[in-house]
Amino acid sequence: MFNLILFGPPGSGKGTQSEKLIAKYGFKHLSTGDLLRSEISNQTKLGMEAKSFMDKGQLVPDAVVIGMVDAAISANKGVNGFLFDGFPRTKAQAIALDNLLDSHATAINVVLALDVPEEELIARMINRAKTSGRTDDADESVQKKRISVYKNETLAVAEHYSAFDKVVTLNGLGEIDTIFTSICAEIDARA
Ligand code: B4P
Repeated sequence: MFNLILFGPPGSGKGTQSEKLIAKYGFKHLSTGDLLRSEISNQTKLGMEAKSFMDKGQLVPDAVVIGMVDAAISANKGVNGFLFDGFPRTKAQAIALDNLLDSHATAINVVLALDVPEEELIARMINRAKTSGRTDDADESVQKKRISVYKNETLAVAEHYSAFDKVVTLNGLGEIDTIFTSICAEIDARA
């Protein structure tokens, strides 16, 4: 089993690259952003609670997100690997993920971190807002909040996995296919 975390700030291309990686390697895609947006569109209680955080650019509470991931891992026993996209986003989520995977006798193999300058992140979110209908993309103060949350809470995830020598940083600026090729090279070197 090969388990990968695609890591990076909001708008760095995690979702974009995940789609291509799933098509190539057959990983089980686990995007907490997608899971939360699906809860919102189904108007569940969890979704309504999550929306109030997401619309402000804040993180959804750890317990909610960890519970969702726990259920998704348990429901997908026997897959050849998980691609975690947008999760973990806090050190507490990283520790919880390590424990969950350990209980299934597996672990994270590598964390691939996409490096993209802040101005480009904002430009991509503004652009995505035109078609996505995502309320968290539309407002500049929310975009800035998401980037500051990334710096203050999410960078700790990279520090956590760096201590185990599992983090590889890749250039996330440029053509989508060029970035995809560099991600695949890192996977192929380890799988
Ligand atoms: P996410 O859904 O994870 O989304 P994201 O970080 O905004 O975007 P991503 O990096 O996937 O960018 P994409 O490929 O779309 O999170 C949304 C919210 O959900 C969070 O703010 C939080 O509130 C909540 N949440 C999610 N997970 C959570 C967790 N674990 N804990 C707590 N809360 C959680 O790319 C962006 C745009 O750039 C797209 O339009 C794309 O077409 C474009 N693009 C991609 N690559 C490009 C390239 N190389 N060049 C030019 N454009 C490119």
